[in-house]
Amino acid sequence: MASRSTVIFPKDWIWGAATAAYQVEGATREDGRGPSIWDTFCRVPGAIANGDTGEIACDHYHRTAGDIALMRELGLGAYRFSISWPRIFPTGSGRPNAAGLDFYRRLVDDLHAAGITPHVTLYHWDLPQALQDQGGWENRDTARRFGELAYTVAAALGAGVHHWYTINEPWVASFLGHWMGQHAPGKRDLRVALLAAHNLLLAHGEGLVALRSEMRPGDAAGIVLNLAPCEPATDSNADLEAAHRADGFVNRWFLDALYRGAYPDDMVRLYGDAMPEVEAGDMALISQPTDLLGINYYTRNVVAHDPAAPPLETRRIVPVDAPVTAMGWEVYPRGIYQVLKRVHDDYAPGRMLIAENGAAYDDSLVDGQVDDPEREVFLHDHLLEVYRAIEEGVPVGGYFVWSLLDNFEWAWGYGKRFGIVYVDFATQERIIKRSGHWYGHVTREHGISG
Ligand code: IFM
Repeated sequence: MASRSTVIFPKDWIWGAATAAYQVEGATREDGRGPSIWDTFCRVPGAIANGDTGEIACDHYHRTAGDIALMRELGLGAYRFSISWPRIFPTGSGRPNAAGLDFYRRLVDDLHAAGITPHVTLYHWDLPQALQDQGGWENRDTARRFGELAYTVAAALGAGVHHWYTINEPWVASFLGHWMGQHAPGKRDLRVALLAAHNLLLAHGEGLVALRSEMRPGDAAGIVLNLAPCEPATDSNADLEAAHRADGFVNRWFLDALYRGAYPDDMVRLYGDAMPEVEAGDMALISQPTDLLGINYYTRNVVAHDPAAPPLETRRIVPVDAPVTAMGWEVYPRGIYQVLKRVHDDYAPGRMLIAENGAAYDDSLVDGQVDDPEREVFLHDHLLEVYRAIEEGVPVGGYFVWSLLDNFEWAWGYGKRFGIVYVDFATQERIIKRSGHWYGHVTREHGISG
């Protein structure tokens, strides 16, 4: 347990926790919700560990009152959640589904009543299946449909929502979903993935335009990127080059497009014929100024050149003896500082937030308690590194733990637990883990031990 707080965060610092619709809501067939690509993908034999699905998940859809009470117990100032697109547009277009909008209206009102600020992500990967049937993210039109979603949700919720994020982790949605086949819609084609990435960025642009038409003075909108320092495994030229390519693949592709208005030349050359067509005006739409940038940080990439693999397929290495989480990801707190500093120095996007940070561990419930000291240390050490960035003048304004609840961890199903609150999926009972009690202490003290 942390002792006396010696590191106090800035006065207007935001303490939050995050979830995403498909991972927590359940109720996939209720109140007019249409199917999403994840409902479909979960039915593909072998796609999801243990054959799990998001059909019930944490049943958050029916349990928001209890979950908001938990947030209060944790002293959260903010809750980041996402909108299920197929709840709003069950068939991808046409008239919005009033029951879907009502659910989020009530959630926003109830959060305010509890003194918790809603941070809303518009797309966290659950594309309506109806839009996938028309090409999904391979179809430029999906970006326009996303603009309609953004406009509709902002018009319905704008009075109570002042922090908006268009797309969560476009890298994951495009490359894990369209090149590596591990996420919905399960495609395996680099050309398709690059097209999806471009259309996701266009959607971000369309979304910003739509949000701005409804936003009030002082409201903020941006995007959320998963970023990681990419470091060479050795100082050989081959590894240095491989690390630079990995950086282009994961980080620069999106940061350059968003904050410099162009894809990085070296990567454009590397992708060659797989490059999507970029139309006049696309990069201007994509690189409109944002008011905030959400950064999701989990680990670093240590990269080695692999002579047997094509140039993009570098080898990711976990250094020997490095501590790892249950995902096998290296625990590397310094990376969160490196990412914040680098993005500020190289791209100056203005205000940033840590929109996700956290760890999966093999938690178990013993005598009604979950003792997860590793997660507590993980969060503490990352927060200390965030504080270091603040001290060096990086404009970072808040921190959202991933996740509020154990939930549906995509292809891993319910086998990987990221929550600071344990969920017994058989009974839907919630138990605040040791790390959650610790985080509650942090939010109230407004700081951590140094
Ligand atoms: O669970 C995911 C989340 O949906 C997006 N960011 C990473 C998390 C952990 O894998």
